[in-house]
Amino acid sequence: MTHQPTRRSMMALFGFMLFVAGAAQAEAPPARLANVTILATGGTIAGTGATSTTTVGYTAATVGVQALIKAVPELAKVAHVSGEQVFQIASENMDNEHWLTLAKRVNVLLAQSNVDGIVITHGTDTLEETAYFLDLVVKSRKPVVLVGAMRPSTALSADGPINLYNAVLLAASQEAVGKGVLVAMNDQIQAARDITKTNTSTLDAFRTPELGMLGYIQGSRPFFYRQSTRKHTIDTEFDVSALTALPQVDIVYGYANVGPVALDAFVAAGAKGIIHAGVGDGSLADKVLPALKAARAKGVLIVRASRVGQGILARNGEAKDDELDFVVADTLNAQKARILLMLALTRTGSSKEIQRMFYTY
Ligand code: DAS
Repeated sequence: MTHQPTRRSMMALFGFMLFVAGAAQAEAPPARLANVTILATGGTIAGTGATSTTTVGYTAATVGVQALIKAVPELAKVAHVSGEQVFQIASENMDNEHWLTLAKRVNVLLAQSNVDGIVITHGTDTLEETAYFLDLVVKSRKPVVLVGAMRPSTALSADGPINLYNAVLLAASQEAVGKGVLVAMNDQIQAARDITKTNTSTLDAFRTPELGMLGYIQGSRPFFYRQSTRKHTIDTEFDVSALTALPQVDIVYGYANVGPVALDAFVAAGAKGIIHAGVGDGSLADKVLPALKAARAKGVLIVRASRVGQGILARNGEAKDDELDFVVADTLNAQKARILLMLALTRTGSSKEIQRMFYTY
């Protein structure tokens, strides 16, 4: 005779299974807090003013990384944080040597299993440039997040502390893995390639005007709604590990009544590449075109960009790029086109290969 379990014994078994599951859950180790290293470089986020209402005319790059961390005890709730003072400068003074030092340090740290993400505190003036440079040369999928502030640390409603908190929680998140170098400012997540500073002083200065930001940080959580379609980090062909210098690339501006003096001066000083930030769709003034042709004939790589800031720079639109052997910047603004051209010139002098790079990154 087979024994039919009674309803009572089935309920007892179910109750025991629930107890075991609950006990297992209770013993599950807490999710490990991510290890995030903050690399401090200076800027307004580390700035101090004479009074709490001083929001211009303050001194940038005066507060050290440990003081920045100490000022935001909430960081300990979202990550295990350590800090390094890589530089202490206002970012208008950032140069190629700083970038190479910073990029090499980032890559060394991210290769360590005990580092899950990096936050870089930075001045806002060239933040978009450092972010794009790192987007092209960091060799890891781990999050790298740049952050700055529009008000000094001493100001009423300073934005630095909350920006730093948001940047650290973003760098500690799984959602940020593989998204390329990111910028966390003003509760928003933006991509290094397309973000730009659009105001001299307001809290919402950083925007991605037409291509759009990637998401928000709200309630101590990141929310992504889009991601960049362009290659970055481990998917690029650029490697700075053995570089001690970058090729000299300069920018000339287009405007009414422009002449070739600035261009000729840069070429005479040894520029290997020129970004021509032209009016409109990268138009070239008749007074400048002969100097651009002469520069190209000397082997200087010429990229047509626009001073406008948004939109596609059309090849063979406002100039005969095929005939002139010029490159067009696609949607990169002049200061970012300069960064890509510098790195491209560490790989090749071929204008066709470099045009491919401008359509890839
Ligand atoms: N001079 C600015 C800079 O360091 C201050 C700032 O906005 O961060 O970029």
